[in-house]
Amino acid sequence: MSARPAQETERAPEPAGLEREHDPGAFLDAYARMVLIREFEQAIHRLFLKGEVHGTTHLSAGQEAVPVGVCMALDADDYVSGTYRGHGHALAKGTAPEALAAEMLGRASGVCGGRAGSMNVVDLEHGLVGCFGIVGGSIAAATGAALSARRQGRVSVAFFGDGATNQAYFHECLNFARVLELPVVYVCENNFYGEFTPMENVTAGGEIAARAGAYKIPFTVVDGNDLWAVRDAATEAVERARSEGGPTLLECQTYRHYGHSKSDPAKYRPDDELERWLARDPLTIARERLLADGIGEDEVTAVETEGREEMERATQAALAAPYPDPRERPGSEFSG
Ligand SMILES: Cc1ncc(C[n+]2csc(CCOP(=O)(O)OP(=O)(O)O)c2C)c(N)n1
Ligand SMILES: [Mg+2]
Repeated sequence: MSARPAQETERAPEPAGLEREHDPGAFLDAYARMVLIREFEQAIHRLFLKGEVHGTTHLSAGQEAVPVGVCMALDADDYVSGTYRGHGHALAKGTAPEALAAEMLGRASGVCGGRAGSMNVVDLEHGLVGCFGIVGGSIAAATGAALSARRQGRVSVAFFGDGATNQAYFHECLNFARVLELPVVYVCENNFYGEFTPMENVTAGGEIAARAGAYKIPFTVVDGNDLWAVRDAATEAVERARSEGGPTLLECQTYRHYGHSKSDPAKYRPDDELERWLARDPLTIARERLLADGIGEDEVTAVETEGREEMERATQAALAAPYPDPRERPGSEFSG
């Protein structure tokens, strides 16, 4: 499998038997979230270049339709886990942009008090059980959360990359989830690269989604740049999980616009590959679909302006916020 846009690969059949209303208003709201994530990533990129973001950071620009489409299918108290490329996972689940921006800058008003930084954000108030720097860690966390989710009538979602499907966690957790029929949705963001390595060079068997078949877990390959396709596939998976039908794997094919992390200029990607994916920018696709569905150009533009302004306010608030007091030891109440 090469890094071709999903549009050019064989499309998975539409999920059968589900009549879905596509409420354009709900998709306009979802588009607003995608815009906010894009604005967030661009702002963090600029702040990183100015030396305001310490350590490294992994941007998810280009992949916005996946977390937003999946979270459209979730309730506010459902659980998600994300990766070190997790800004979109947090914002899609409801983390406030000012709290997330402050976290990136290590400020006390950050969602984790400025102690987590870019890679390890947790926001329990919004059901984000954690973002993980360990590849595959999000799979284990969401599977564990699904044990309690099942008792609470909730659903648990794991976001992870294509590289994580070659980790032991992936196989151990899919087996465990099927055996215990856990209400969990595994969402693989297949961006065709793990760091600088093409997925096809390191993945036996070639197909990620089909791996779930070994565990008799239903799976679908989804155009991860199409918000509508992601939302539909997620709705079916979440309904299955909530009605005690057990786990599902969604392989959402997408592409990151930036390099792996801030130290990677991504020179290893062929120009024409990047061009083809940029032409299928998930925001462009969503914008065109909204207009085709009857949303006015003025409404779409208003959402884009608001996203830019909201991010600018969040950035300024984060820059003005104090750093945490190093004498305070958050979490010490738990260790006694
Ligand atoms: C267990 C473990 N092994 C290796 C690494 C180093 N590492 C960080 S990101 C990454 C690539 C993961 O690729 P993928 O799962 O496709 O996610 P993407 O970065 O493409 O979103 C690797 C190997 C790590 N963080 N954790
Ligand atoms: Mg990847």
